[in-house]
Amino acid sequence: MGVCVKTKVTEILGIEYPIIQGGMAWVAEHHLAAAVSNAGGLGLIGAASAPAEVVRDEIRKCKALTDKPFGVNVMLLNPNADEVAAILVEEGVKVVTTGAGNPSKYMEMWKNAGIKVIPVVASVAMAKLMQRGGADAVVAEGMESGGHIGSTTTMSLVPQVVDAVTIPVIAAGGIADGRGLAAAFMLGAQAVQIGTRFVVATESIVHKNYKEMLIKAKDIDSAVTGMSTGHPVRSIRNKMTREYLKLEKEGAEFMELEKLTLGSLRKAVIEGDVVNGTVMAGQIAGLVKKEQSCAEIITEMIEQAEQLLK
Ligand code: TUI
Repeated sequence: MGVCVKTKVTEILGIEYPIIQGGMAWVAEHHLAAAVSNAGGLGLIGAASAPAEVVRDEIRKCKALTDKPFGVNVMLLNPNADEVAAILVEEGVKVVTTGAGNPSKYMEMWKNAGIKVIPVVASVAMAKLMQRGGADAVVAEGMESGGHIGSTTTMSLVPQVVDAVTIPVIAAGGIADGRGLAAAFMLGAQAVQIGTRFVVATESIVHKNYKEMLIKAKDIDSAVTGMSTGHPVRSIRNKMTREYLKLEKEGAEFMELEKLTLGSLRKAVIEGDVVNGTVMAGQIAGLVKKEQSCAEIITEMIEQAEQLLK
């Protein structure tokens, strides 16, 4: 091993392999984050909409399970984001990624605390803004991803972001194996962020119904809801997405649409209601065929990429 293993990203973060786990709401809790970090990648706790004290507890539990670096993803639509942002400093978190917004107002506080800050962006303009604000790297996330997405594909976004900034770029969206990792390197990325494949990891606490739905999913089985509200979200097509899209087509009000998705991710991830819940997943779900440990996933991806790149 060697061709793709050591990069600016592994160096900055002090990790073994250039693989970062997505900070997925409800999914990315301390067991998954610690397992990814212990396997040599960067595990992340997804703060999502959790109260700040829950995030503090997750950080402490993760520290108990790993001595390796791990990070926290701050979801910027969270009304508690200010409180979460401060707790990361108090708890001595080493790496922060952000999603679904502009983290500029926290940048100075995090940088002063020595935290590596890696905003997730969906456009060149946001990547440049983040670099100006002092970001250590950016995740360029294409619309193949699950969850809240932008509108540009990974293939188009990554090389344009790579050309626009001097900080390292991490590719995300549509990557789940060594071919995707090698391709990301060809586009100029220095690491990848993986979501969907880690959702079905052995160490992932996600309900078995959710994992089974992802494993069964084919290339065309996801849908994007929320285009009309300005918060597009990709998830596996089910009763909820069909009802949501029908309402959207009929021009339903925001509040009526909200009723369908309030608490719906928890419903799917924790309760296993994959009919009425939101089963967030990327378009690459069709490639994910079995449950494996985080260590197996990472080793397999690295070995495959090495073969392709040597
Ligand atoms: O954040 C994500 N993925 C997410 S967040 C999430 S929780 C949620 N659930 C329902 C509705 C909305 C959120 C589930 N999945 N990925 C990173 C990401 N960030 N993708 C796109 C963006 C983004 C979008 C706009 C980043 C910055 C941005 O800037 C807008 C601005 O403030 O100018």
